[in-house]
Amino acid sequence: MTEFTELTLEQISALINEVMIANGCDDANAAALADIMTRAERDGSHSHGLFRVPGYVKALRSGKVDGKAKPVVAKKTPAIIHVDGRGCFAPLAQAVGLPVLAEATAEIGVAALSLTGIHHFAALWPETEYLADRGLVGIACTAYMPMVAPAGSKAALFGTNPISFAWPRPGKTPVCYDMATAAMAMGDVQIAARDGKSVPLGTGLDADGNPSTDPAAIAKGVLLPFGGYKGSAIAMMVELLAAGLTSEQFSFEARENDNGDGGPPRGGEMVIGLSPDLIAGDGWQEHVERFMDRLRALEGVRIPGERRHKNRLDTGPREINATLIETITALK
Ligand code: PYC
Repeated sequence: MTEFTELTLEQISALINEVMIANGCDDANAAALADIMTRAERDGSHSHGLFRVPGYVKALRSGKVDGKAKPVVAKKTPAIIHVDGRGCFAPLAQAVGLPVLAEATAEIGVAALSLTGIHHFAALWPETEYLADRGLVGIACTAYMPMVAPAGSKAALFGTNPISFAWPRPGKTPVCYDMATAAMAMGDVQIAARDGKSVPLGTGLDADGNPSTDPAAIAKGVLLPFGGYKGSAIAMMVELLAAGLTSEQFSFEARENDNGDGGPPRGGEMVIGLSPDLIAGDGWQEHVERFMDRLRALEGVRIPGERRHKNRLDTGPREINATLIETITALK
């Protein structure tokens, strides 16, 4: 039976910070990682919380990621912002770039942030929620290691290629989703394998190309895109936005150039901001709330982001897989 250890959010943050410093991060990089993973645990996004610590540490220990990197932000035009992460993990580069993106979006109406030289392993909702919390619409996507077979094929070419969207609802919880364009994120497949659970048919293929419900077999094979050809097209779009448009590595290039340490490869991210105040003009909030009311009135409908925000209201300790805590503690 799986055993759990209770940790407060402060203890989670302190543990991550300590492990990252012990493995070569400076204070800024460690704090950005502790912040992003603690927020994931707080909101119940376990596959992006402490579960990621061993992977981050592998990338630090192999020297692939520079835990002391100082990302550099530049405006290419008033509406196009670039952050060169200089080999850091994504959260610090985002912390540097998002305020500049939000300011430009609020001023101009639409702005884009391209991030390069980063190693992204985290949830994407923090990026888009940052914009929604400032009254802006946010769209973010990143490409990852090839793990997903394009529809019709049995060979991995796309990453899990998550995409996040957030819509502001001043005074209310923003609409916010963050989803892998794979039928299931690889982190969730790995957690299912660890916990001895099966996954739905359609999640992926085993190493021989056969459909499987065994997460351990899928981890050795390939994931499938969600929704067949439609999800496959969106996964392709993510490759183009996160790699083609940023001039960073496509997923297949990330694999070719990665050292195979198990940590996140170097890649790019695209974050786009839109201002409803400037684009839609007066009255957009009331208009959108009428739509939201209709949506909520339908039985069984849940507004994306609400469950995470509900979890967030619980400030008490979180139950964390005890073996994971032992593994992480040994990394100090
Ligand atoms: O959750 O699979 C993921 C992911 C990949 C890159 C960033 N997050």
